[in-house]
Amino acid sequence: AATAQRILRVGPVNPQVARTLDEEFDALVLPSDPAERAAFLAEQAGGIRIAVCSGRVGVDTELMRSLPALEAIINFGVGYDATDVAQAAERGIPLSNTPDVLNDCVADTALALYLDTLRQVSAADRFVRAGRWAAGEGFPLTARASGRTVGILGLGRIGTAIAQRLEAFGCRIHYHNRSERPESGYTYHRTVRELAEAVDVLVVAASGGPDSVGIVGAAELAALGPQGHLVNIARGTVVDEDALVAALTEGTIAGAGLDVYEREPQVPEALFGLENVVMLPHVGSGTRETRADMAELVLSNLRRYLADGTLLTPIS
Ligand code: 8YV
Repeated sequence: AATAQRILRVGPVNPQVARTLDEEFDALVLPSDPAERAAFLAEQAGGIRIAVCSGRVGVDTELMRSLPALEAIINFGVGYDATDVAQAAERGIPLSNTPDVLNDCVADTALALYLDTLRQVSAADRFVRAGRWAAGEGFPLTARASGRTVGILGLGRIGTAIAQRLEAFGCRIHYHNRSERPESGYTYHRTVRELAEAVDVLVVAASGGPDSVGIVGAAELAALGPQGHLVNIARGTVVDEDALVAALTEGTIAGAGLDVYEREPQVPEALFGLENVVMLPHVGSGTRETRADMAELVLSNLRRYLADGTLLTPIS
């Protein structure tokens, strides 16, 4: 039906979005196989005006270059680091994401990792299942979660939702952000390193993309210290993964709770044997309710663009 506004789906998106794109908009699907993709693009690229992608598989540099008629990019997810935003800006291609609707669920995931990492919930569950409790063994003492000093790296919408939850646990909140947020009432640090030095737990909630690659590195982990814990619900690229594996293996930090990794779905195998690491398969926003809200927002952006050439939630 919408051949005049040919829509391309890039990568896996939520099933509800995929179905609607197919049934209602007759959208094309970019093949993942390189040879098939080349043949597909040779035939279709010139007619594609709108791309619908996800935070994980975006419209990268090469794909965007191969789409000369591209007018708009609609991203499933709040993060859009898989898309070449610099090229999009240069070519005047607007990009929308799905902010706000996922703040609560991602913040809940951060708190789940926070509690699990400090109180060793998953490790204790493994201990019971292995019959070690019944065999008379005692589970080791864990670290207190309430009343700690917690650093939020990236005090945006999600970082703020995490901070609010931690306040209910009696935690003191410190943060580092690209710009200071005096209205938050939290303690600001000019560098990530100073933040890491000041806190018991560092929670990474910063955007991915070229500006934040490796801003938590060996020096920052050393500053966090042997009693310190790290939680990352943002993007794997924000933390230098080799440095993190080394820090966890060598006891430079006490433990980590991770939802995101540098090369998903690959997780460093060196972490599999460590009891002080909690690993989730990038499920921060993964509830039925929130994914339905994200799907609706993606489709609302698409309908709005088709109706009047604007996006409902363009990235700022
Ligand atoms: C999504 C996310 O699962 O919103 C984001 O940035 O990382 C997640 O909510 C992901 O974008 C879907 O691919």
